[in-house]
Amino acid sequence: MHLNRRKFLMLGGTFTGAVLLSQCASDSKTRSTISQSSRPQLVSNSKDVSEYIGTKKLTSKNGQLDVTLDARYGEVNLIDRQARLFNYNGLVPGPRLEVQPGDRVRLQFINNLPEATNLHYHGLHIPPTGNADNIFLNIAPGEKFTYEFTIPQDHRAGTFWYHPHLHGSTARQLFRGLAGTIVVRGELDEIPEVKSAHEEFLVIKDFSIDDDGEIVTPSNHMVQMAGREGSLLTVNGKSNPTFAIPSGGLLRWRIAIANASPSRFYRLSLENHPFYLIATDGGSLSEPVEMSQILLTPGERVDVLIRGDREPGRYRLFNLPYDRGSMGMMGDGGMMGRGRGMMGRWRNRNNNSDSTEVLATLSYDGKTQTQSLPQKLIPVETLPEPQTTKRFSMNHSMSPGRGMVFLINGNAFDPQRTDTQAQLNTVEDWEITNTGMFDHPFHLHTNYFQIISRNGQPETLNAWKDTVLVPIGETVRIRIPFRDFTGKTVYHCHILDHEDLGMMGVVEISG
Ligand SMILES: [Cu+2]
Repeated sequence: MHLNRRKFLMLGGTFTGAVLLSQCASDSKTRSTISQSSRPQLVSNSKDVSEYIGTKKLTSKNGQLDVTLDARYGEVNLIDRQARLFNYNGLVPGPRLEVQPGDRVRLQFINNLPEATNLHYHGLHIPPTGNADNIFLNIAPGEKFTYEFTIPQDHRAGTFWYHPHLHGSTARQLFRGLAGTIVVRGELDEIPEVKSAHEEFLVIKDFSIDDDGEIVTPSNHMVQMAGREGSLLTVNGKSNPTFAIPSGGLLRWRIAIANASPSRFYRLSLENHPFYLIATDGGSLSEPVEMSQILLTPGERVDVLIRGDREPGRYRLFNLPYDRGSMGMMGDGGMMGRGRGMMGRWRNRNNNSDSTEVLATLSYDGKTQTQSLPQKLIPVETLPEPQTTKRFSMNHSMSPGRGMVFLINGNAFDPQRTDTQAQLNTVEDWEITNTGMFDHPFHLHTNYFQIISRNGQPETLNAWKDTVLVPIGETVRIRIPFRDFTGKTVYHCHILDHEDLGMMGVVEISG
């Protein structure tokens, strides 16, 4: 294992973690820029804290995951420097929660942030109500809340994630550092070839941090409209970390970007190596699919295998340029209010100002192993024809006194309004059209869907998704089985600034 990797584990691991974190805590008391009056009470129960602090992975035992998640504002080591971030349990990204189908989850949430927040369990098929995946909850500063739910016995194995989902604050809180992965272990992980592959998680996230270690906030509404982005790209809180691969071996990358970036798109390419895609948002594909590039938009996850079948050496994981309709405003230039020629850039999708960047490095470690790719994975069912087809249009418009608002079917989000209704145990097609000037990744809570067609062309990849990119001017048709859970849940654009500016609707599922 490489030095970089070991060092990273040490920093985040149990050996040094507790010491570092307690130092951070006292530092943040004196150096915090939150005013005393608005600072919430610190956690007084130090016994509780010692149980989880410095832990990067929290795994269920005997069918139960019992964890404390403490959202706070403080100093966190990021790219070997101290940054003042919002974090869970002193970690950015937050600890990885690992469960199995049938497990009971009991998550004690403590809000030590100076503002209200809540939690969304992105991609988990669990109730959208009560104390489960309920994004209508508002947990005030200083409050505790116990989330409790069961992972269904037939839940698909996959990579999911948690993050705040308080309308109006979501983008800011994610951008400040709040996100972590959730893994449901299951059938996919037991396929011998997949099981034999060395597994790594890559949580990719962008930051924009000033010289004082503070997160830069958008200087104006224009930047928020484009969706905030940072120029500092990190993988697991590190800059260009190295991942080892043996010659002839298999490496499994779960690019749970849990796309922890609120707006940035990633077009991933690994030098000289194809990706073998084995799972998407909602779990396994029926067989691996070879891909030279993968576009990941906020909210999406991929699980890929990489074969160590090239000349031993070092190979770069690139983030290639992608224009999502607003490139001229991106990066720290835009964040600091130094954006250039903004309006012109929106109209010209080919004018791509972003450059290729290196996210991580794959390095042959001198060892040799013989591993082969799996031929078959887990079948993806074919859904029956839909009972109903609905149409959704994503756009934006000027609103007096509010500036630009982002809309679905002409409406900005209103938690009191039900935008559409669905019957439990039915299948619906949703035809989503983007008539605006920005790409919009569409995310549905609670239930997975399959992509049926894009612009009338049948989708070739049969996969379970919870987020799908709807590019400018295009129409995507998705098929949703409404299963197991009733109640109100939401669908929204996963450029979280757009969601905060209104691009979210309520679907009520009735039994
Ligand atoms: Cu959007």
